[in-house]
Amino acid sequence: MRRRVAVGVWVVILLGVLVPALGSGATRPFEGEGEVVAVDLEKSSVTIKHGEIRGLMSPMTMEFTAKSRELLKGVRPGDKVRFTLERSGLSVILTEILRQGETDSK
Ligand SMILES: [Cu+2]
Repeated sequence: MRRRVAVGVWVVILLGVLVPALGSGATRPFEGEGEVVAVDLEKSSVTIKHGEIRGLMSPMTMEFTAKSRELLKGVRPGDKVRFTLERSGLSVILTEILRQGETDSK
């Protein structure tokens, strides 16, 4: 009997956490592709010339702040990348970046 109560409490806690997150779409990630223009490790930022990011924005060149500086290690201008963005308040942060290969070296 006591065990059943405990399970019920967990279900209520889980619903309280999951339902608001699903309802608002606040944590839905966005996927993008583009080419790295610049990396600034000091600011943990990367400037990417990106294509359309469905549900978020049209193609443009812009600066993204990375969730952590570690994400940008090994990322260099000219790299073709796929990346993931997540909403953070009014802006978005870059939570993942994968290199697809570098542009032809000249
Ligand atoms: Cu943009």
